[in-house]
Amino acid sequence: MATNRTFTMIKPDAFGAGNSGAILKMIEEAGFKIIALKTTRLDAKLAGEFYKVHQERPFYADLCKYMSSGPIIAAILEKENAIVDFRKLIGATNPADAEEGTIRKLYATSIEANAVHGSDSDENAQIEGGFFFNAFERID
Ligand code: RTP
Ligand code: MG
Repeated sequence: MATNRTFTMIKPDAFGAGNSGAILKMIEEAGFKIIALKTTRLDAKLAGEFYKVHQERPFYADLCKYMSSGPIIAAILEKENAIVDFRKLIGATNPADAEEGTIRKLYATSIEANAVHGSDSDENAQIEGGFFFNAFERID
């Protein structure tokens, strides 16, 4: 089931550095429509819930601490082939491996503080979007 939607977060490092506007501009210029958008912040419990798929990974505790360290922007994006195209736009998890011109190459500072999140499947995009937005907070 292709939804043509993905979910993203501008993470605390990029938000704190004042790069949110530049990142949203890159997202729109790449053809993504912003279906929902909010500035918010996760506490450790909510970050733990959001990233529970990673709970067995060695970086889970640090990730939850980092993701609750400051404000974030959450957004639902729409475009044909959204999941794959957005992950191309953001680049590899580790900015050292990210291609030139990708958001992470430009704005990430480390494998953890890597500027943006992008859903990895249609199913997860729907779950993650639903985590942050109700029906009144998005356009359909
Ligand atoms: P994301 O889910 O945020 O879009 O990132 P991703 O798919 O590229 O990477 P994933 O494997 O899902 O990891 C989620 C986030 O955990 C942090 N991480 N830290 N210290 C480490 O080795 C490490 N590895 C991953 C990153 O913030 C990564 O985006
Ligand atoms: Mg991921």
